[in-house]
Amino acid sequence: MRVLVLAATLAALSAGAALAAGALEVVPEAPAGSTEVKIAKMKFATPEVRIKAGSAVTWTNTEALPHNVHFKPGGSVDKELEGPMLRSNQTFSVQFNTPGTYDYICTPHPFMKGKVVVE
Ligand SMILES: [Cu+2]
Repeated sequence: MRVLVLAATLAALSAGAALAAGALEVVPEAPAGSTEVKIAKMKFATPEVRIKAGSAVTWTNTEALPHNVHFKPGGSVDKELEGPMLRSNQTFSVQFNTPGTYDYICTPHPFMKGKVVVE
């Protein structure tokens, strides 16, 4: 009986986790070991980064002009994710849960392009 209850609890927990965790997950703070991408001179300074599934990328705007990070559906992106505009020294962190290639732009400057390859 005890074993059955435990099994049911575990099943409920893993179903909840699967629902909550999409391919892209905005996380409130940069987790330890996350990959850094600086935004400077109207560019993503490291336009392509490679990370392992389950780890995160943190973008930091290092200039006065506001920028953001915007994923549009296509390729490995299933849902649009338009990050907030970042002022100088503000950061934005996304955890990538599913392997694939994730292209992004800056909303007001679509010529600013970057890519996260998740292995
Ligand atoms: Cu921009």
